[in-house]
Amino acid sequence: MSDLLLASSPVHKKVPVLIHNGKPICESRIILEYIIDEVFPVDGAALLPADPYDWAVARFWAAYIDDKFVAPWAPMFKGKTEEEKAEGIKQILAAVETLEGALKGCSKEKPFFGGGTVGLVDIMLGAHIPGVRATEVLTGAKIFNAAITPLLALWTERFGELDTPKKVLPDVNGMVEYVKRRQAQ
Ligand SMILES: N[C@@H](CCC(=O)N[C@@H](CS)C(=O)NCC(=O)O)C(=O)O
Repeated sequence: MSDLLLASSPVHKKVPVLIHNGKPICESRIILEYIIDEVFPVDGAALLPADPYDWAVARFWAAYIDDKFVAPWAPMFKGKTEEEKAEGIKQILAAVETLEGALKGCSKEKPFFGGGTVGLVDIMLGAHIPGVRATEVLTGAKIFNAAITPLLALWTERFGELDTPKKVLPDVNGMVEYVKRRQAQ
């Protein structure tokens, strides 16, 4: 771990850290919110909802994704017992069902959580699509299941077709190989 990372992220000692104007900002969600607040508009995209209530709701769901969707990933993969692993996947599936309702509410019948354009929640959840796909390959679990969460299933396709996600999201096969290598070590 580099001295720069330790100095920039002394509490959690984790990446990512954004260093802006020489000052560190930690935690990916906080970094995203900072970027959206600071440099809005990004390439003219309306990442920040014009309405303060919609922005509060977007922050709520962004935090939900961290706390309820991402957090159970650790017990699912690293749980000491089969029960802990099963509980992890159960919590992820419950969060996905809740997020189906969030998409319905936030999108207001438009394509994204952000409405007509990608917003904070789209980026938060969209960043995990390759990880979800890799997990589906590795575990056989169906996480974004069109039969249970049809809106989210369509949303993942729509999000994956956008130019930026296509450019920056990691390759699923590469992720699967990486996890297999780590598990073998
Ligand atoms: N909640 C953090 C999680 C960051 C995180 O887990 N980072 C991992 C890499 S993906 C890390 O730095 N791990 C180093 C470690 O745990 O020692 C965020 O969203 O920024």
